Amino acid sequence: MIKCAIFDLDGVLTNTTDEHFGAWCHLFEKHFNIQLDKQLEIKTKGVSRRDSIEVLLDYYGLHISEEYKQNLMDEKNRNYRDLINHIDESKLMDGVLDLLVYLKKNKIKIALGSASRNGETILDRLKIRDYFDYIVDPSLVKGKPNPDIFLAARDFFNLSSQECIGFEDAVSGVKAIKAANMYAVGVGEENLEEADVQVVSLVEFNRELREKIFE
Ligand code: B16
Ligand code: MG
Repeated sequence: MIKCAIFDLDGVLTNTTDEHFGAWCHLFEKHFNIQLDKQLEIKTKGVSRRDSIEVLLDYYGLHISEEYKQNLMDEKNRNYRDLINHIDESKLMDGVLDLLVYLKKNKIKIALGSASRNGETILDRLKIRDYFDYIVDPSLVKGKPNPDIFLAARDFFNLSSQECIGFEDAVSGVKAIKAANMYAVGVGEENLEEADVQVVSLVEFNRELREKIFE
């Protein structure tokens, strides 16, 4: 029986992929006069800020000092926070609120398992913070595709992996859920072949699968 639902944030509850990638694009143009290849967006989706910058620097064969790297990460985050400054509950993805209400009603624990260090701020802006029983601190655990983010939520509630379900939009995130031995729901259009099941949106999940999985 499923007792806990662990949600990725970006691409599942809201969509700020454009803002994340836009912030990286701005940074690389300003510092290296490079226009980022569009295919890098998918490679940075769901992975931590540090892993993202490593992917981007590697791709262009750039070698920089640790101090410069740290400054760039801080600047990217300032760019990103400027871009998300305006968001509110209208940025909630379809089906999210309906699912959160259902989970609360059925006494299923709700956790955030995002790689983002801005997770709590974004939940506040989306006005769904109060639904969450636990928010994993991504700065304390290894990033996806490592399972640690999902295991941290499981352990907080003292549950087994079989009692947890994860929702993810990125390949790295689905890999993390499966490495944690949990049931993985892939969300979105991307090819998430390792997921146990994939839906285009949580509206489809609520309509086709919710009762079967939680009751
Ligand atoms: P931050 P998720 C991820 O969110 C994003 O998909 C990814 O693009 C970003 O690099 C990562 O969060 C870290 O975000 O810079 O805010 O700490 O999909 O894991 O919710
Ligand atoms: Mg995501």
